[in-house]
Amino acid sequence: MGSPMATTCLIDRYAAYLPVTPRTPRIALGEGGTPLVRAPRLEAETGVREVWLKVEGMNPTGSFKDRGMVLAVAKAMEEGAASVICASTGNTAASAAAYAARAGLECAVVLPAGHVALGKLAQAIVFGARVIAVRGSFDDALVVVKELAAGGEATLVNSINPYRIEGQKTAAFEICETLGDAPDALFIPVGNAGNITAYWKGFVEAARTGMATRGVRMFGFQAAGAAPIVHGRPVAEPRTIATAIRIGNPASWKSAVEARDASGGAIEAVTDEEILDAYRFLAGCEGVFCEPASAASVAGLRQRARRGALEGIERIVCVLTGNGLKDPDTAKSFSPSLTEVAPTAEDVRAAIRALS
Ligand code: AN7
Repeated sequence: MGSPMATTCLIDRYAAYLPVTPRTPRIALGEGGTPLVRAPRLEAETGVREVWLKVEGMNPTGSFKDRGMVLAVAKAMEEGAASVICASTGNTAASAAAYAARAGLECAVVLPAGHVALGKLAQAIVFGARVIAVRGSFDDALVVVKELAAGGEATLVNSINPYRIEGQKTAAFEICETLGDAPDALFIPVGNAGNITAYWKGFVEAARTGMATRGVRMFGFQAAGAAPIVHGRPVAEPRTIATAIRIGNPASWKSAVEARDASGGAIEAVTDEEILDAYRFLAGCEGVFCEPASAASVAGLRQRARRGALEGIERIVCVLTGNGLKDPDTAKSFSPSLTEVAPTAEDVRAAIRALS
């Protein structure tokens, strides 16, 4: 029996909707149940009646990956696996490392050298994963881990593992429960395209099981320098400040396009400048600190609002996929050196004035 303050178990909460058995271990670190925060300044700017932020950075390792990882690792345990492996731009690695530690499994993470945000790297290290950096992109790392997993060396926990998608679809359920129905539209960043696939699956199931009475238009956003789905071809050398979505050949490409087309949505590009603008707007005007990749959803919303491309859309949820603390270097780049003064009221007052 849990006390009222005990961590709820996402697997238990949605067991009826997930491929679990009584033997699936109920591991939990507090994943899911993240806040849906209203965004009045974005409503004022875009003219949309309701804009909500699904703050997935509140998950235990600071990203949405925890929803899928808890299930992928539980199923790996159930199936008797001894180790898990993934390629990652950082968040999958942090999440896999945490749940593997909890489950007592070995974990190896393969990262693109030089392109993983500091906080994510710190997590993978401290959670005890074997951290390998490859001289190549995320896409190169994914090819390698697929080969190792196919050889039976470890269970693959990237989002091509179907349990990841199953776990992640629970975010769509939570949104329907909190709002009392599905929203008109979901705005979401797209990298490897697992999450847009998961939300679509969740919203379709929500409509089928009575959690929602309506469909949702799915709007996905890639970084302009890493926008293979937008351009209709893989990008050999993806480039963006939003390292989480620096992906040139998404594994779930086809299902992302299906979600887009079946829902009457779109997958579009936002520039790094638009991403960073949205990132600072969210923090400075809404009090919500997300990582740069997450701000792609809001950058897309603002871009569409400027073009007048939100007709008929009155209630929007933007998914903020990861916590801003993941990437301290990007945050700090806006104020590289601090003003240092003597510890007197006079000097501090003058310094504050100088910054206003
Ligand atoms: C904050 O961790 O691909 O489209 O290896 O970390 O489901 O890939 C992360 C992706 C958006 C894109 N926002 O989601 C990884 C990884 C954040 C992310 C995405 C990621 P998908």
